[in-house]
Amino acid sequence: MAAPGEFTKRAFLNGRLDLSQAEAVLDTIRAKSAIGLRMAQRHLRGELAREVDGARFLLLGVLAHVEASIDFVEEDISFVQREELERVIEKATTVIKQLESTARDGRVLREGARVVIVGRPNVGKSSLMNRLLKQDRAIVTPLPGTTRDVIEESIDLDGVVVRFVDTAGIRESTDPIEREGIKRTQSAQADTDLVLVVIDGHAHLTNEDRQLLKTIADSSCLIVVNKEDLPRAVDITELPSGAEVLVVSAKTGAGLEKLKVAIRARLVSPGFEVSESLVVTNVRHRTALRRAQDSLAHASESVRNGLAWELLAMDLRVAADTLGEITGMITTDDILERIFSEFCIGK
Ligand SMILES: Nc1nc2c(ncn2[C@@H]2O[C@H](COP(=O)(O)OP(=O)(O)OP(=O)(O)O)[C@@H](O)[C@H]2O)c(=O)[nH]1
Ligand SMILES: [Mg+2]
Repeated sequence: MAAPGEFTKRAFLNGRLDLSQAEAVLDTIRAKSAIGLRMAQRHLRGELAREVDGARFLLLGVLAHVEASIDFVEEDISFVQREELERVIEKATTVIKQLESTARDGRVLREGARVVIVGRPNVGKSSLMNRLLKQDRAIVTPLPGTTRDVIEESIDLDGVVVRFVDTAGIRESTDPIEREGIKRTQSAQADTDLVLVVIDGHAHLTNEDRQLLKTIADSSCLIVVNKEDLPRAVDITELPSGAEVLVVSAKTGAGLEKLKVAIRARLVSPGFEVSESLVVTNVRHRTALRRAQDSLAHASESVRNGLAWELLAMDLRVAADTLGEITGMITTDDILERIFSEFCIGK
């Protein structure tokens, strides 16, 4: 009796398919959309394996030289130049990063993105939300603390489905309803692709603004300075340097188109289209790419700091082996068991 995925597994064990191709058989069977099918077929043709193997062979080549240097350390002979090491590590890292970035782009294009609008009360978050949606979805009043709940609505932003989330303004409050709203704002910020931090351009920065800017400093965010139709009071140079700042008026609509373009650019790399790119869709591949990238970062540090060859060799080896896991050059029964058990019998 054939076991689940037995025929695909045999093809893999006999070297007819690499592991990423075997997984693509499953993705092909399961594809629910034309895009999903096209992405799976690229993998089925071995395109991912080719990219990954290219980087892996580069690393193995330089690793052989590093290992030779370890063997001849007494003689003080070096078999590889520092520049060569740096070049190879950088090249492999570029390939890996590029592949990894497609995972995010692919997911966003397939499933859409979530963009959360935050800011202190009354800066115009709900007004901005309504402008972006082109409908009066959220209640707007001159009273601070108007929005109490999390409001979500999607639009199509040039082919990307973006789900905007309007939230309660963040401030110290004793009102139990408002406090619950603020709690929800904070949880809405988790698991999001982009945060829009709205600032009132017609007022000076407050401590609440500063506090908020500090907490989101390292996450992916755009700073939106609103109320541009009124005289500017906020000092733009006071905003965190390096952050992308857009000036708009939710009232007149000024700057809105630019903001939309900026949002889309932050969600999907410019020029990236699922139909034309090799997209990493598999979580196993993505984590392997991340781990390989980490090892290469360590390796590059060793080169820069002139650390021992042994450490460098270890990191290069781990990076190469991790890439090998994607194609199945390096594999364990566990991994195979997990992959092929998902197939049905006779495939
Ligand atoms: N002049 C001007 N007023 C604006 C602009 N955007 C919003 N407002 C006004 O600012 C006030 C607050 O707007 P909201 O959109 O409710 O602000 P919010 O940030 O959602 O406020 P909370 O829900 O209380 O946190 C309202 O009176 C809006 O009409 C703008 O671009 N220009
Ligand atoms: Mg509001």
